[in-house]
Amino acid sequence: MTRSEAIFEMAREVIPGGVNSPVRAFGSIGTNPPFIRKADKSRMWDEDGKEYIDFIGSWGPMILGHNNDIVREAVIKACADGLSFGAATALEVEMASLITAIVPSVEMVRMVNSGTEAVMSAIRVARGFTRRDKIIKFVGCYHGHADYLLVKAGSGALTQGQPDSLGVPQGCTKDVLTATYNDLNSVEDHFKAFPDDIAAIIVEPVAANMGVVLPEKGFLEGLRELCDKYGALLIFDEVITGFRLGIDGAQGYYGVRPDLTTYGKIIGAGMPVGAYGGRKDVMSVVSPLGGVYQAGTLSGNPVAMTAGITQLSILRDHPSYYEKLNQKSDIFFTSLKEVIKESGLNLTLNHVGSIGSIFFTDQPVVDYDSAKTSDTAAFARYARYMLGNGIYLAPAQFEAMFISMVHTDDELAYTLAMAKNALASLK
Ligand code: KE4
Repeated sequence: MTRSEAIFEMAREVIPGGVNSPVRAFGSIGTNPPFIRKADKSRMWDEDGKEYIDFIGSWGPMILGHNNDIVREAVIKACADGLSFGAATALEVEMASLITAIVPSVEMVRMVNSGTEAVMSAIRVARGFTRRDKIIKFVGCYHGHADYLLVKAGSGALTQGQPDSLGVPQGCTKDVLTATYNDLNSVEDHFKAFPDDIAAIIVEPVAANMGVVLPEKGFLEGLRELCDKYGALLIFDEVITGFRLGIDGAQGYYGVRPDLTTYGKIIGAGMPVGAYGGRKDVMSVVSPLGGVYQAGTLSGNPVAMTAGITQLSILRDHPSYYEKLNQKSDIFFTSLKEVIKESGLNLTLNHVGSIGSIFFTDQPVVDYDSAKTSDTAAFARYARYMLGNGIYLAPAQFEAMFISMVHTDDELAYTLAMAKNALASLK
């Protein structure tokens, strides 16, 4: 028995499923999870000393690679000044000023501790500002685990086969309308049925929780137009795409301006940080300024703020990092497409910037239904092969692969070679 297996056995005694987040259990690829002991740059090591090239990067935050020297030193220094005060600090103002200076649509921002909290809060603000109750979300999109958002959700909810979770009373979800990603008619139908009742549309501007699914031309623009036509707010959930596709995320990449944006992941550099922000008039409804209550003991925590400020400052001050990352990633994914073609397997690869997903289906993947045509057993075999050869991929078909700024050309070349062998082993 390996150390990871022994620890997993103990873990299952004291933690549900042995993990603190379902996808980490590796259940959907039919193997036990390596228990990770340390990470550095693009590598991770498990409890048995096995080394991996990491393409999860903590599900997005590690765009600069693990253990970035500047971020680490700043965090260590910040710890010496105290871990938490539960009081206002200048660091929070610096973080808010940084985000509002970088993202034009974010005129005011509130820090929270996770992407889930950011989305929960943004939706409450949208409902409070518009005095409307209904929201539109897209089937297969994942926005965290707030009760009313676990409706045909993506990511782990989809992987675990629970697009709707137990424990969520019908009353919680009666105001949640679901639409089909990339299908504007399915959105307009809801507005026609409830012209004055819809507070907001919430969308992943690039869906990354049914695997990576790109917005088709005109889709995001169409959502903007529908919100303007019916007086609803457009919320971009940029927990994954924010500061990933470019310094101004998907809204900068696609040129569509939301009313509210939610963040997580990269803005914390691996520390528990989330944020929501947008139009000043909309954010002015947030307590203590307005009547929408939202609070959090560790919101704006000084150590977490230091991590986020340091990482975001590096990204802001080095625009060439994104050019290199997106160019390197484009070359990688284009080469991976070639590897797939040469394998003779008819698979679909979606990618944008430094995120992408291979779908084990011969259909184009443009929404939840087409993503679900994927052969998840074949994906599992592929992922297990890669893991066995030191490539640490998301252990689920409906997740993304994340390339960081420190993955080397040699590592990417090795990954392509292993992908070629993995696909050959499936035939
Ligand atoms: P957190 O509460 O996990 O910080 O963020 C929730 C969330 C919100 N919005 C989007 C677009 C997200 O992708 C997420 C979380 N992403 C998943 C990965 N697919 C987190 C991994 C996990 O659940 O363990």
